[in-house]
Amino acid sequence: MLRFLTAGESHGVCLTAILEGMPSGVPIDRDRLQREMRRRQLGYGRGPRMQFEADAVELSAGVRRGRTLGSPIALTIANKDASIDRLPVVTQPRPGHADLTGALKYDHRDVRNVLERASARETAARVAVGALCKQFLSPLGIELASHVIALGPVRANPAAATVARLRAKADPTPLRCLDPAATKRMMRAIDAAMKAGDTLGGVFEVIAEGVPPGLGSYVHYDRRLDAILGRAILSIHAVKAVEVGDGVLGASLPGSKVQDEIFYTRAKGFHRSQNRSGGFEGGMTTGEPLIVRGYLKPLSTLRRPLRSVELNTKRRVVATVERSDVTTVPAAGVIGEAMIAFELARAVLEKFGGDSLRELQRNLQGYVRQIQHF
Ligand code: EPS
Repeated sequence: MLRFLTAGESHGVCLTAILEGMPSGVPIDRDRLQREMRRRQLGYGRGPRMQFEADAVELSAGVRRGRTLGSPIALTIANKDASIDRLPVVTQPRPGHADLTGALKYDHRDVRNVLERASARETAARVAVGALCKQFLSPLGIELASHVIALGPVRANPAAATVARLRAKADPTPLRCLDPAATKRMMRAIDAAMKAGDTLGGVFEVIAEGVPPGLGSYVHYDRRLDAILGRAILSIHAVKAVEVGDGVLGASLPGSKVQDEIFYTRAKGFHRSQNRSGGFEGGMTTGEPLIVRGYLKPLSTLRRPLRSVELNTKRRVVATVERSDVTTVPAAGVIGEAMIAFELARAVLEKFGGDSLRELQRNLQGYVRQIQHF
């Protein structure tokens, strides 16, 4: 079973992750891994931290001469800002962050003990783990990409997105968005929020192509892969809703306009004319591209802070102002890719097994042949 743990505080020495269960023989390209880390740091509206952190990943175990060994993979990301022991005590919790409930729950009088771990800085470790999972999925023909489809009040015109198009056309833009006119309006909205000391949320979409049919299962609730991906996306900081395919739109349409009709040709096998299901039926992948969206609320650190209560005096105050970002939706898409890459890698390993990439590829090819000759 594939699993991972992360440790580390936002301004601690480093972030650490251990990924266990990765088969042997997976080619690992360190430059590709580092490019993924850089993608998470980009996006118009990020705070100053992203300019000076290198987010350089050190692989300290489990990889030798460019291939996984089958043993646990350990990695660290050093923090340039490792000031945790010098930072002031925080007693004015920010509405919307983990601050107040975290302090009550863990009996901390200094909210910094909460916010250091609750910070989205932890997602750097997840992106590193996801980048390794992507390099496991690539030789199996599975590729992922993401883009921003809404930011604050601005919606992009969601043109047909494919992994190739997203990589070529969305990734190089300031907000990782396919719609240039919407991008301009989004940037203006970010400028206005920045000026007002406010923050903005939005929506990202992750696409995964080349996923074989039949990952996940209908037989039990906790084996439904769409539900597992839903949890993975909701675990990303500030995400408050998840959508699979046209889930939200479908709720208001008749069934005839929602289900994806089934066709068969010799060349293509079973296929659909639409993919409104987002690549899932009955908790299983259909073989069509996966489409999963994450909806972020605006970040909870406001430069013009909201009302709060001082923890010791119980007096009315305004919340602490920490250095932060105006928006992180473009980065959240990269984190979404990482989380989905991890869960897909896990589902692939569960279905096809194998201790080496070669063994797993043989198992996968046998299954694909079986389906083709159904
Ligand atoms: C983040 C690092 C943090 C924040 C952000 C994400 O850096 P700092 O707090 O030192 O400026 O930019 O964290 C949050 C949005 C949050 O709410 O905690 C990162 O590496 O992504």
